[in-house]
Amino acid sequence: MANLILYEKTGCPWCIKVLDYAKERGIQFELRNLTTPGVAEELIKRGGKRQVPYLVDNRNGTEMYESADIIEYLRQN
Ligand SMILES: N[C@@H](CCC(=O)N[C@@H](CS)C(=O)NCC(=O)O)C(=O)O
Repeated sequence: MANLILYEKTGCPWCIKVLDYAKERGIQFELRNLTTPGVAEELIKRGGKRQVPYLVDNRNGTEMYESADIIEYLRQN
C-alpha cells in the first residue's frame, strides 16, 4: 500500500494546488480519481463527504480534507 493516497478530480484547482506543491517537493501519491467507479463512495465512507482533495497518510492514519491543510501537513511531515 502506498504511504500517501490523494483523492482528486481532474481539473479541480484545489487538487492541482496540492499536486503542484507535491511535485515541487518530490512527494508522490497514489492518486484516486473521483471519476473512477467506486472511488467517490470510498471517499465518502472514509471522510464523510464528497470533496477533493483528500489526503490519507498510511504511515500514521492521518486523513484530511482542505488543500491548505494538506499542503501545511505535507510541509511539516
Ligand atoms: N476548500 C476546499 C475546496 C475543495 C473543493 O471545492 N473541491 C471541489 C472540486 S474543485 C469538490 O470536491 N467538489 C465535489 C465534486 O466535485 O464532486 C479545498 O481547498 O480543498
